[in-house]
Amino acid sequence: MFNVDKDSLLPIYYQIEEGLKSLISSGELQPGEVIPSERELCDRYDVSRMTVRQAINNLVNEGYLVRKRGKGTFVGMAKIEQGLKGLTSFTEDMKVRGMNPTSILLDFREIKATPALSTKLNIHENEWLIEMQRIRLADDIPMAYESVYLPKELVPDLTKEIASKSLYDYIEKEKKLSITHADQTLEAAVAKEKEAGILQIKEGAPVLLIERTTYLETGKPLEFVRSFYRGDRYKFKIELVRS
Ligand code: 16G
Repeated sequence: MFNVDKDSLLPIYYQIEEGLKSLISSGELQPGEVIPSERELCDRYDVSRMTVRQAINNLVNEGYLVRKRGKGTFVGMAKIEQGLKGLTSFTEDMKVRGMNPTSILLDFREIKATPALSTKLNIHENEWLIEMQRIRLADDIPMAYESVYLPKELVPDLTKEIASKSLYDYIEKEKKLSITHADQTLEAAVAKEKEAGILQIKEGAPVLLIERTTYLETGKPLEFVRSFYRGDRYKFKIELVRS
């Protein structure tokens, strides 16, 4: 276990929080393992129930711990660490981690480009687009919810069946188009009712909103994608070089 120093200037709840985090990062507490009960922690550190609860609540909110009603509090799954440099697909990202990527296609239809989408995709307003909404799952756990918009002209034969599999595979292997670069933004957001239901998280839980415009070798935008990634399952990593 860890130590709590009552003479320290650091609040006790914070010390318990950091202590539990260190047990998780050292592997002493494994993902899916139950943590000691509130009562045990109170007794062991001779602190109030409120103090312990505050530490645990913070860790639950940050995704380190998960509460299961009537069963106790468990260590959450380790977050997926996603590099931000390579232009990869969801399928590739999950496969390199030994996870099984699948998709649930929630919507697939043709729409006319709105002014906002025509700007993102550098096409005329009212040009036909294919819109698809997909839940992306890894080992059957929902990770992200994507809304993808593609100029129909580039993928006139795209079907629901293809949309349920890897889009990048289809573009590169079937259509023989070369995907070269993308612009991407990443920002903090909270799950609204719709996203929370789809991602199986609580309304108000933190999510990462990612928008990507991906380009072909020709310079034409292939897709504009708006996606919500679960904040409790993802962290993004980038190397910084000081020039
Ligand atoms: C990723 C991309 C998305 C792309 C998809 C293709 C982000 C934020 N988004 O989810 O733009 O459409 O991969 O994946 O990374 P697929 O080839 O597995 O269908």
